[in-house]
Amino acid sequence: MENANFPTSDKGRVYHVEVKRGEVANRIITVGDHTRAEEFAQYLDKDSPLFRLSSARGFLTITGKYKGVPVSIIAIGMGLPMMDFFVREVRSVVDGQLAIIRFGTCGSIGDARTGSIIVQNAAFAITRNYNYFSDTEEIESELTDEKPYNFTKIFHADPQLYKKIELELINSFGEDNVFTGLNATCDSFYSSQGRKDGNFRDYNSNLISTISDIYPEAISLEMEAFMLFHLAKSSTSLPLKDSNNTILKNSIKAASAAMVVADRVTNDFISPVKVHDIQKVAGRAVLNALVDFELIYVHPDDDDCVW
Ligand code: R1P
Ligand code: URA
Repeated sequence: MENANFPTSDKGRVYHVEVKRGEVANRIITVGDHTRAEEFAQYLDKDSPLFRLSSARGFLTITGKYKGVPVSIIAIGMGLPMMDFFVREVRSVVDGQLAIIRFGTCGSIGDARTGSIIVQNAAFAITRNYNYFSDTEEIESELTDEKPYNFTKIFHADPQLYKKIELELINSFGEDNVFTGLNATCDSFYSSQGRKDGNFRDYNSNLISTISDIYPEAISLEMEAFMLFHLAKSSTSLPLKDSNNTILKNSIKAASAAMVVADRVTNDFISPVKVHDIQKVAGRAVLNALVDFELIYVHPDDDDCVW
């Protein structure tokens, strides 16, 4: 390993995802779960080789072609830091624009019932305000000005990319089963998503209603999309121009969709068999959207490029 600032191996492999230049395509589907990644990989072209790399830190990268177009499917596990590792490390080994679609699961706080799909066209984050929890006496006597949870501003998905996903999902599942709207990315599945847990003082009994007060248009809760949109927005420009000769402002285009597995209104939770059935169909839909999206990049020179 070299370079403490951005560690890479002497073969150019990044520290946590472990991929190197030529192993990841510019079009990427990212999921949490390895089995979902493997399931989506079954749709990749059978006549093209499949590259597969499992990292010691739990990332799984599968690169192949879908309808003749190079794509990678990358499972990252869960939470904001995993999305940060993935986006930054993959960005560092791929040249040109990146299109990244997250396809995950979520909870619904709106009209979407379990089994439906939410296209998350924007996201904010809800994070536990650790300072609030530092002095129990202060909390109990209501002396603190702190709030137990912090809410960020809203960051947006790429409008063209999310509309392509929405269209493909509607074609596959019908309009009644596809919802589009604002997502809250939370730093816990439990406390910052308003779940009750008697083993901890979480001060979250009003959290779901606070979400509706601050962002009445919020319809889903999950744990990664905000970081993806935030990093896409923070990504620097490329010395490349699009078909209108405009310099590309951000190098990453991002979007997200998720199956509703938890209905936080009715308290229904979906069976794993049903998730499996939905993602089988949704996998094709998101891959179709991904390869149909215009992107500017060049094939790397490396002899050992896997695509
Ligand atoms: C929690 O169960 C996990 O499910 C959701 C959340 O964002 C979190 O990662 O997404 P995935 O199904 O993609 O993992
Ligand atoms: N993923 C989450 O983060 N929350 C849910 O309620 C369901 C899936």
